[in-house]
Amino acid sequence: MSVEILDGETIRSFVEDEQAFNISVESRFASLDTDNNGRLSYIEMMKELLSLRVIETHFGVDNIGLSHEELVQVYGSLFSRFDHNGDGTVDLEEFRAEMKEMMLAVANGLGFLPVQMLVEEGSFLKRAIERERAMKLTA
Ligand SMILES: [Ca+2]
Ligand SMILES: [Ca+2]
Repeated sequence: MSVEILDGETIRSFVEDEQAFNISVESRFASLDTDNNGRLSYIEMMKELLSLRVIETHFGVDNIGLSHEELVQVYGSLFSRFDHNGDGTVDLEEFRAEMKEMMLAVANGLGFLPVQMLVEEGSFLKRAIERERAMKLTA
């Protein structure tokens, strides 16, 4: 984990760079798929959902204030958003499509004001920041 400063544009330009985004989607998918069966189970997805800090950004609440049952419900409904065909697992295409939506939603939520965020190593937000940093260095 590290504390990073990012704004909506950092995330948006990352998502719109299809090549960079797809590479990240595929490597993130592979690292989450701990049993290597090509699909993400609910348990495997939890790590990603937690790293996105979706609770805070989408629901405006701190997850510390939620009961265990409430958290299960929130993450369950997030998981079914990813699982488009409802087969109980998330495949690469479902993951890619929903990741894109979610990252753009986070970007819109951030807007133009840079915010400080706790970012997990290897997460999408971290990759978005690293990409921007690399581009600034080569510019
Ligand atoms: Ca799996
Ligand atoms: Ca599915």
